[in-house]
Amino acid sequence: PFLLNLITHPDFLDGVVTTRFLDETPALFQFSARRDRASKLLSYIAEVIVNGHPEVKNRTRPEPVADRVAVPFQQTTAPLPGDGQPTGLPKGTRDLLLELGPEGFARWVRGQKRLLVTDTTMRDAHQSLLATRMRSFDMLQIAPEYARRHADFFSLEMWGGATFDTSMRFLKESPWDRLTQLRERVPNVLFQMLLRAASAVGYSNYPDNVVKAFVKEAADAGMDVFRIFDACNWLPNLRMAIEAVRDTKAIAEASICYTGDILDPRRDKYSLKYYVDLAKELVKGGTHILAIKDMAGLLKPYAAKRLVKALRAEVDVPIHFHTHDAAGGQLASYLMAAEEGVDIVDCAFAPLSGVTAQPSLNALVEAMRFQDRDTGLKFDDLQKTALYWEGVRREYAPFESGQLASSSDVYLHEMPGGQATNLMQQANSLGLGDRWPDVCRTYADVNRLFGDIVKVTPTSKVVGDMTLFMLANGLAAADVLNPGREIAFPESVVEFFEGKLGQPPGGFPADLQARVLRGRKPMTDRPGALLKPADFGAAKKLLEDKFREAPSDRDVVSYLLYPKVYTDFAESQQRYSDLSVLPTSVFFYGMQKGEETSVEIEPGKRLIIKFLTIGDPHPDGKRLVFFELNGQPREVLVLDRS
Ligand code: BTN
Ligand code: 3PY
Ligand code: ZN
Repeated sequence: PFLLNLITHPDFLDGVVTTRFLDETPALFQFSARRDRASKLLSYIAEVIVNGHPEVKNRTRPEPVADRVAVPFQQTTAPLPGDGQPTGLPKGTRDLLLELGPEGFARWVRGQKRLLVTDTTMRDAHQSLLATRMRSFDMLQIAPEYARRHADFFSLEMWGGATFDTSMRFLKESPWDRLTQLRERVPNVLFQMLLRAASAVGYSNYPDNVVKAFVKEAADAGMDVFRIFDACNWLPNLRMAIEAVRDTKAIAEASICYTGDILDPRRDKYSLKYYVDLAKELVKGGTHILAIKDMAGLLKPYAAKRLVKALRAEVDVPIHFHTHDAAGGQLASYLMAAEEGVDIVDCAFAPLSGVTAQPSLNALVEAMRFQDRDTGLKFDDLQKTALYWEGVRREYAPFESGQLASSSDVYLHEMPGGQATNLMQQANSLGLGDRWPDVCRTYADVNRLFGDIVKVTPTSKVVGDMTLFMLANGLAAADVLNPGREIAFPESVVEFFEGKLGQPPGGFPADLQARVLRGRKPMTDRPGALLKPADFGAAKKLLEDKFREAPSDRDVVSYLLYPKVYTDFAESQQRYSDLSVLPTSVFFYGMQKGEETSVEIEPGKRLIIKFLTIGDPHPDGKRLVFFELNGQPREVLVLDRS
């Protein structure tokens, strides 16, 4: 194509060809878009074949899953429900929301006798078990089956939390595309996401206009339910986020984050009254649904019974209970909560459930069968989908944490499910791998030093950072408080005590705060209101100049949330095109000699790629990688860095 472009160029025909001409004539390199995409994908695959994928370096390739269920997707041309046209799919909760609006829909939920179920497999389950590495490819394959078989789920949690960051950072795929492509395939069931209030889907508070723009774009792209939480349970931040969601047509589901133990008389900071008062404020603030967010898995069965009973007596909005099965007993908490009138519970399909993830959906459904609040979900339908997820999990073996069973450690450290396995990896990389019991104890010490705080992203990360800092430097709690000792606190700890994540219940411990801030004054107002509003026009211009292409509003929001992660991702996209179309084994492991794969680059357009062989290194270290693309020979030159 280059030669063809060259010999047909008018200047070439006029005989004015110099090397500068090659450099300054971009038209020569504008090949047909599809051929260009194929070349880019081949160069990615060749790169992984020769040099490996950095994320799975030195890990064994999992055995291919022979009987992996592949579900062909037919692009639906039917308009989305709400446009007054049938899709041929069973009516689901999303059809109801579009019909009734958020308030009417919430009343419908309250009127249901059956216990409703959210499936977290596509978000929290893989965040908690597989380091948030699940790719869109594996979600999109099964999505049409959700629309057909699982239209009676309450919602699919499939976005938000850590997924926004990791999809760009590690998987080099667009979170926005994941949302819109899933939406096309599942037009009838509610989509749900996790929103970290003023921290949106990031690790620190953003200016209000960034959070609002993010929520608006997400709702426009098809998000229906925003589960909002604040890492300090701080009402000013929660109210701002509830308002941002209420400005759209979506459902606001504000959370009380649960920590401590309401049954333990010695832990009176987070009492039953504390949670009930907070819940009432959230309802006053306009939340359509109330979530109990038990991010670590601390809300034990009899405490759940008591909490749900008290909340049910005081608030009239639906109550949605989320937990992690860290210690192994949380299915019992769901049953107790169901008896006291909880409306919705969060589960994951059995193969991605338990331990640091949610209780098993399949087990919950059977536990409720033939009871008053039977979910009505069909055994066989659930089995088929479970089988699919079992195959998917095997492909992500390199990202398994190594934690084989549930553990009552959680009652000691109170780490959120997504963090426990993460912190284990971080501890390993600092050479503290054999000191996990010390990590747990120190984490608990840090929590006490910080005044017994709510630990969930991003405050959990602050506690985790301080924990590793103390262990790496041989510091005990007493050393941290010792005025005679000079300590360079980690950056995230300083920012926390500056008030940049908001205000914890009961305030900061004054002594430690003064020590960390060295006399500087902390902020007590809402950070998002004080931060300089983001300049969307300037961000847009910057991206346009850098990538010589007009960015979408969604790209601009991604950039404002994660400047470096987004630009690295956009560079990958320019170089390799959209990598989410590659099967997961090809994405992480490349291909074996003689292997053939079929890649659907857009609906109906397939590339058949066969990897033939690799040539010997040239003197400059480069090697030719030989393929067949749709039957035609193709080769790619790659620098061997191994
Ligand atoms: C949590 O910590 O609240 C749960 C999930 C979020 C984990 C992310 S992953 C990177 C970062 N490091 C941590 O220790 N937590 C966050
Ligand atoms: C997140 O913020 O990603 C969480 O899952 C918190 O529990
Ligand atoms: Zn969770």
